[in-house]
Amino acid sequence: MERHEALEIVKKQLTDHRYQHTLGVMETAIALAKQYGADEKKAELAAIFHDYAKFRPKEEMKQIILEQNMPNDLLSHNTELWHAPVGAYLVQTEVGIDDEDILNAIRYHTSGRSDMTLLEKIIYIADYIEPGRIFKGVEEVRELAKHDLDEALIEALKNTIQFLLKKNQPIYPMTIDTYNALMMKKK
Ligand code: DGI
Ligand code: FE
Ligand code: FE
Ligand code: FE
Repeated sequence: MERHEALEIVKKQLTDHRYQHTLGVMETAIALAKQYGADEKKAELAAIFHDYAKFRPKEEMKQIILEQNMPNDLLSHNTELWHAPVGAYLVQTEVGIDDEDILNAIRYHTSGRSDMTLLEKIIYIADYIEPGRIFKGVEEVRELAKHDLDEALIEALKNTIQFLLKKNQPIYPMTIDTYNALMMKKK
């Protein structure tokens, strides 16, 4: 699928602000794919569609999680986590993208998972550091991403977990798994 076609499809699903974010993720993901030797076309499409389900009604997402036998611990956690696995499902069924690498990059872009592929890491990081992101700690992750994707990922996960702890929010187990897997690999 060509970029303009993909963008046209996703634009209808998003607010203007979220579409601008998506363009930033796309540019960042392509640059990271170039730098780290991932498939640039897959990075482009995964980035374009990563937030496809962001604005679906909660009830629709909940139904898809149940019907498609997605991990049902999702339902007891923050609804913000839902758009990633539901997005992978909808991008396959509504948009017709069947590439598992692309679908997994969408599926795991919020929580990550242990043993992430290069493409999954790129989409996770690009989502975090795209030029429109301005939160505390983003500059450190941008700098790390220039040299070491795993170090950037660890820093982003630490920030996310700390942010959730401060807000007294539960941490989704897969987010912890992602962090643990990277830390254990380091040693
Ligand atoms: O969709 P985006 O805003 O571009 O970014 P995202 O999909 O990475 O994250 C969406 C939200 O999910 C963000 O506000 C933080 C939240 N989140 C990420 N990991 C966890 C989480 N929330 C909980 N409760 N637990 C997590 O492990
Ligand atoms: Fe997202
Ligand atoms: Fe995003
Ligand atoms: Fe540097």
